[in-house]
Amino acid sequence: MTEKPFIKTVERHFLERKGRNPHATTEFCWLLSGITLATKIIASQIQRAGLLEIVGETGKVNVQGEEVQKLDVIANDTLVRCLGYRGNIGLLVSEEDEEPHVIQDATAAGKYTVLFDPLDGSSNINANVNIGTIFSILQHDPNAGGDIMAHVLQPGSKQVAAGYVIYGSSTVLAYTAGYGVHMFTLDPSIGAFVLAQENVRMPTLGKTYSVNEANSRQFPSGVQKYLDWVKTEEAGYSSRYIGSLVADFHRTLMRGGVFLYPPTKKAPSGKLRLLYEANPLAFVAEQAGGMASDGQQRILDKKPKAMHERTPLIIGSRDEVDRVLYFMKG
Ligand code: P6P
Repeated sequence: MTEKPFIKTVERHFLERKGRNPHATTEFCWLLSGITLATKIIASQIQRAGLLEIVGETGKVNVQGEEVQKLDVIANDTLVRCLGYRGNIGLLVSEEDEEPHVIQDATAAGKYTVLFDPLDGSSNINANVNIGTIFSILQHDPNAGGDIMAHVLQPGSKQVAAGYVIYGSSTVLAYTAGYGVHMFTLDPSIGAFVLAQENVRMPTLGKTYSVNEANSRQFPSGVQKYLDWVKTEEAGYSSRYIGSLVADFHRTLMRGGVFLYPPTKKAPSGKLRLLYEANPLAFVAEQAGGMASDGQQRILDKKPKAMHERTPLIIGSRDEVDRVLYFMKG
């Protein structure tokens, strides 16, 4: 009888790249375990949200001008605490906080910056819709010295690793470190993320488009032309839109298709944030064979100008994103 392989955790999977990936070190795995620990705690809070009086708004508004949910604060505090003592982290950047958390001097042991949206889609919590944590990891820029923003405002192509955790019927962590996309399912019986699927590939085609149609009259004309075409009978597409980026992206990654959040009058630069939403998901998408653009350029090539800057996002199967870009150039 063949022996059942022992479980493989995120940290063990990452360390297998030792010798091929310069970041595949035990100290980096200690950083990764800060993310896995924090997201396990967040998952446990979300599973019991209705019982713990932690659903609903805090009555505060964050730097994005959005109502802060109680679980946003819990998720943010959990990530800051779990990552704050990891020794090799210099800076933490959160969607919830206007300024970076300086954990230690960036020129000292603090080699990495971790950027995250602690609980994306949190406004859906009371509807029991899948929500998620999105994370991005940058290495400090050796030429930036003590210039904090220089370490933070790096293009997405510089990411060392990135991924997300989706809290749904099961809790799944997907990550890439530039060597494919790998997925881990949280096994509550042992409290560990266990390898479920290696080298996930996004289908090159997918007859699903995902966009908030209510905004369609505000979209650029090329996007409107695409939406007119995609609704034709011969095109044969379905529309799916959950309104929770991690959930819409995860479905696109697994089944193919395209997700769009184009510019609108209310959000002329798009609604989604470049550093800790578009960049990490674009890294995952590309590593799975997909594509991510802002309509003009590759997301990962964009040079950030501000920590919380927003970007239009067209992400998904290569041929589907190409088709949207074709209509936009038309
Ligand atoms: P809209 C959630 O608030 C979020 O930031 C993303 O998770 C989601 O994709 C988007 O906003 C939905 O925005 O304008 O369609 O409600």
